[in-house]
Amino acid sequence: QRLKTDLRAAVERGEISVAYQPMFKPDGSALECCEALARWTHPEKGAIAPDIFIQIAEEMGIVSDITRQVIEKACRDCVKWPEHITVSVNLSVQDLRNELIINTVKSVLAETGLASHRLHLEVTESSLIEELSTVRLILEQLRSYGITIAIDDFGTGFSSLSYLDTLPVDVVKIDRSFVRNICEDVRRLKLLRGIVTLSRGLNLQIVVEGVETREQLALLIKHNCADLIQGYVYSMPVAAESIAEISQLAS
Ligand code: G
Ligand code: G
Ligand code: MN
Ligand code: NA
Repeated sequence: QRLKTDLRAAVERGEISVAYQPMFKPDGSALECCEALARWTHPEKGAIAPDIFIQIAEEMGIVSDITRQVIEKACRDCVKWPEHITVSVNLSVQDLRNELIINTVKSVLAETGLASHRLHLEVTESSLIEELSTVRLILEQLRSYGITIAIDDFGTGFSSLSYLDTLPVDVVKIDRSFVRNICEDVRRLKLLRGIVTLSRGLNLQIVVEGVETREQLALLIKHNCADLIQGYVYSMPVAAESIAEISQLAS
C-alpha cells in the first residue's frame, strides 16, 4: 500500500528513470538498437525491479503515465546518439487497450524531433491475445508512422502462429529461456533453430535475448540464429550517456 502511494508520487514527479541495454550485430561489430528499461529508486527501499513496479502501476491504472515518461526520455536520449542507433520501448498490455497511445507516440516524436523509424515498440506475446481487434488497430496505426513493432518474450506466450502472421510485426525477440541450455542440451538448440526458421519464414527480424556466454554466442553465430544479440555477453543495461562510447568501441 505504501509502495503504491510512493509510486504514484514518483510518477507524478517524473522520477522514473531509464537504463538502456544495447543490441549488437552477432559479431559485435555494431551497436544497432537499445532497449529502454524503466528504473525506479525508492527513497528507502532502493531500486525496485520493473517487473514489480510495472505490475503495481498496471493495478493502479497509471502504467500509461510511466510509458509516456519512458518514451519521452528514450526519444530525447536517442536523438543525441549516432544516427544509425534506434531505441526500443516496452509497452504494457494496458497501453494496447487504449488508442491514446497513438497520440502519445505522435506527440512525443513531434516534441523531441526523433525520426519515427528510430523508435521501436515492444509488445509481449501474451499481451496480443486479448482484444485483438483493438491491438491490431493500434499497431497498424503506429506502424503507418514508420515505427517498428517487436514481439517481446517470443515463444512464451502461446499465441497462435497463424495470427502472428497477420499482425503488423517486424521483429521477434526470442525469450532468453530458449538460450539458457543450448550448449548443454541439443534439443534446446533444435527448438531455438526451429523458432528461428519459422520467424525467418514470416520475414521477421530476429533478436536473441539473454545471451550470457561466449559459448552461447558462438553457437548462435554458427547456426545463424540471430540478426541481433542482446545479453550480458555484450552489455548490461547502462546509462544513456554511455551509449555513444560503447557504440564507438564496437565499430
Ligand atoms: O529491467 P529489467 O531487465 O529487469 O526488466 C524486467 C522486465 O520489466 C522486462 O520484462 C521488461 O520488459 C519490463 N520493463 C522494463 N521497463 C519497462 C517499461 O518501461 N514498460 C513496461 N511495460 N515494461 C518494462
Ligand atoms: O522482458 P524483457 O526482454 O523486456 O526484459 C529484459 C530483461 O532481461 C531486463 O531485466 C534485463 O536486465 C534482462 N537481461 C538482459 N540481458 C540478460 C542476460 O544476458 N541474462 C539474463 N538473465 N537477463 C538479462
Ligand atoms: Mn523488452
Ligand atoms: Na524479453
